[in-house]
Amino acid sequence: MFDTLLPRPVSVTPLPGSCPWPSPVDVRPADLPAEGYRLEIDPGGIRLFAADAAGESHGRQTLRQLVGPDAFRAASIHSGLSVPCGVVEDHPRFAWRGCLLDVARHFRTKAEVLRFVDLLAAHKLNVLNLHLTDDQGWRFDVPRFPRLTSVGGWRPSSMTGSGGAQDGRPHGGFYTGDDLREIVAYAAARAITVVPEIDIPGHARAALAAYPALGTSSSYEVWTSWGISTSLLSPTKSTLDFFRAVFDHLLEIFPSPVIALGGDETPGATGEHREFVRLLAEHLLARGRTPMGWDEVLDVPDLPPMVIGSWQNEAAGLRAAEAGHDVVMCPEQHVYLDHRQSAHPDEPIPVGWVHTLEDVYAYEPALTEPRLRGVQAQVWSEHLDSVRRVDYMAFPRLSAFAEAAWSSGPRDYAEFLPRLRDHHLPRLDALGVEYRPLDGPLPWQTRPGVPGRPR
Ligand code: TNX
Repeated sequence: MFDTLLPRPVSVTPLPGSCPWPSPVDVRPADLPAEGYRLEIDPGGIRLFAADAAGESHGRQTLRQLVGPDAFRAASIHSGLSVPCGVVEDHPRFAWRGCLLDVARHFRTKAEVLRFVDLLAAHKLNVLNLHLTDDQGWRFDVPRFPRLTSVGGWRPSSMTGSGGAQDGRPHGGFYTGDDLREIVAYAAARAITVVPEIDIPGHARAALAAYPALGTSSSYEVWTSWGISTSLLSPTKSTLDFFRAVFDHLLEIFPSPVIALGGDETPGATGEHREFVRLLAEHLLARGRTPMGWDEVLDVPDLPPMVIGSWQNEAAGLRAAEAGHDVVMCPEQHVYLDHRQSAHPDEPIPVGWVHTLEDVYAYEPALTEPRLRGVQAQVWSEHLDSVRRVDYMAFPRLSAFAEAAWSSGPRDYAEFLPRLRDHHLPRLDALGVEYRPLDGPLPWQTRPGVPGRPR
């Protein structure tokens, strides 16, 4: 039973016998590494020693796996369950075990985000990087600037796949402050920090559509295409004041010590745009938060210490560390879960490189601590117009990623694969996750004829 656990714990000592389930769990504080726990199960009871609230949460997740797939259903349907006796000692390899969810390209309902939080927690992932704004949508209600959501939260159409055709289907949505507070609290109760992201000065066409004065043109539309837009915020004093107010409102809702400001893909950016990024980074620092940006911000002169999301390649993360920044490794060559899962022609909307389950499992960041905070997988949603499509792209690759993020020591795919197939996929089934079957998409998961942009 202990060899079914995913992510694999630091050490396990199976003992004879079992303990009936449910049984009370005796939780005690203990001097263990951050987020660590020790689970002691004997026939008479269960003791959970925890370093902190996160350790307790992770210990309970391990216990749930030991009960079996039934423990992942929304209600218990069987009696006579038990857990095997033994001791599990465990703590994470990396402090930052993240997943980005892009709710800007396609809105995810609050219920869908809460469910995603549950799935992260089940994998002992601890950061939800919530990508709230982009060219194609603004999802964060700011009462002072109502057009951000009334205009920026909606668009009339999207590209069909990556081809030239439009689907002509209006969609959108946004979260109120209270929706987001609820998501934050729900995540916190599961040892997950929500790191919000407002993308500036590019990827901001939804904001420009709402308030064209933030840009240089008299009118903009929330973008109905994918790609890299050349529309940037104009780096004026009034745009800066506007975004200082937007970020101040963000800080009221998100207690995260790290706040993301984007900074990626800004074709045509000038020194003034870079200064605009620097001033907003300073604004966050002055309010006691650490700004996070994508690795393009390394071009900004006199950048204060930040967290850099190294997405273009591993080398960017190494450069960031040399420049004195902390780094979250999230390179698109390895951990972009919007990229296709196989080279098979049936793979739906084939985007990016082939990142198989095995590729993701094998991911090793090129940087080490202390500058390396951890690793993050990305679920960009240009092509994920429903939660079912998110399930398909994220799982089971995110399960493999979770083990790379949590477990120290060598990883052997030949050992992992049967553990995933025989023990973890039944947990995902019990949770109702529509993951990609190991041998390829089910017929209704394919998208015949919808063009992608394979690399
Ligand atoms: C690049 S990663 C982007 C995103 C896209 C993604 C698609 C990054 C900082 N920018 O805007 O959604 O590629 O894979």
